[in-house]
Amino acid sequence: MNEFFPNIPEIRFEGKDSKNPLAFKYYDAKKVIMGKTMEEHLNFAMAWWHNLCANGVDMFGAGTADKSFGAIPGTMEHAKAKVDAGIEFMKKLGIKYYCFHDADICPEDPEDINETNRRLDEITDYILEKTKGTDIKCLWATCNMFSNPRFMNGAASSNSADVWCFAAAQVKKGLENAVKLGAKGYVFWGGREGYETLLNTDMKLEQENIATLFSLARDYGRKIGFTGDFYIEPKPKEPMKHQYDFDAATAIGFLRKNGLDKDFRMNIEANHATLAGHTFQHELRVCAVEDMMGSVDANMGDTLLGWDTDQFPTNVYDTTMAMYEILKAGGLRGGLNFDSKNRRPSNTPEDMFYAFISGMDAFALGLIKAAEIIEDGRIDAFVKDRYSSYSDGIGKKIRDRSITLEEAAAHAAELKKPASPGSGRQEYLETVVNNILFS
Ligand code: XLS
Ligand code: CA
Ligand code: CA
Repeated sequence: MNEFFPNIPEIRFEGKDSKNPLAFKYYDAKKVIMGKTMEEHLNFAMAWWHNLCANGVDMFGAGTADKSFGAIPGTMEHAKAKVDAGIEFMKKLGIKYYCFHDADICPEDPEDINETNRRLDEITDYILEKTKGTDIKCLWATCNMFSNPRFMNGAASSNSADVWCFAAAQVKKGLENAVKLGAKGYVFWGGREGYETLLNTDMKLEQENIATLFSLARDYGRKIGFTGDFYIEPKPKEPMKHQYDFDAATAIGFLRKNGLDKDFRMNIEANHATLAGHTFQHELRVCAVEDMMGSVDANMGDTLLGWDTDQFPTNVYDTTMAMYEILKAGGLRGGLNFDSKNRRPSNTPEDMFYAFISGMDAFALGLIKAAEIIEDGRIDAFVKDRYSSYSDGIGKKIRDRSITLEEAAAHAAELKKPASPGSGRQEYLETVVNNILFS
């Protein structure tokens, strides 16, 4: 078989003192942390679209990176070359999962969905054949229901019933492919499910139609043997001015209202959290509180830019806080999918590897430090103590919901004035984190 990355060796763990750019400094796959190997905690995945398809094209200029892999783009030969290159790439990094949209793995026939589906059959057969005997699996599958002009007014939220049916047809095929490839999850990201202006929008109808498609997808998936999780990936905007799955709290409310919360969970993307005005940690905490933790799209944004930059994550403070939430919630059912792309000028094959090494090491270090914060115990002990007024007496009655409004008022009257609720000690807690991070 052709080697696509002949200058890149297998990437190994060499430890933090290594200066080898093609080695892991922190990611040691088999190292055990809090009872599981790093590899089991992190379940890293490659996003087909950014790594094998995106060539650096942006709104102001053409692509800068060559992702032809020796074939003519737009052909089935190219689709197959991407499979071969992707497998070599994952093997060299020790990544066991991939995520893809239908449109990433083979070219769509613009005139006939039947031909598109035939191509999907051919390429999924090829993926199965090439991954056979390896430990490479599909983390999650999804459908691109945002690029084609037919989705300009939305997919499941389109004003056109014909377009709604095309979205449904794609989802049906997407679920069949997910089952065929043994995917652990199926993602809905509603890039066009929202609006540009309320002047032309029937929000109630659109949201009801989205719920109908989700319900039918759930039922069909279960019927054909999909046992994994369905995920919603919240994002507040971009490309639409407003997207219905604004953030985790909004999406979870929608699922509960429509009876979908037993089958669906969240796929939280770091950069989408910040676009919604939240931290990555906040979105993960909401999932933990609501028992909706599913999978993560690992990347980061740029605080100086207001858009979805999908940068490889290197901010260890953020990866630590994310892993802290994930560990405390009992881990991820999915994994960490690098929905991240090289910066446009980082355009060589080596850069593709440097990017993954940077992201994998940032999360490995985050995992190590999050475990240290939990084992250190100062943060957890502080929080427990901060709420200790609820462990007995009147506080316990509040927790048990056995208090009446009259009783609470009588308690206040007896006290005349409450004692200070105590310092929040934010600065102290931040030094505890820094002390652990930099020791
Ligand atoms: C775009 C999203 C998209 C989803 C999958 O912002 O991140 O890539 O993850 O459709
Ligand atoms: Ca994403
Ligand atoms: Ca994104």
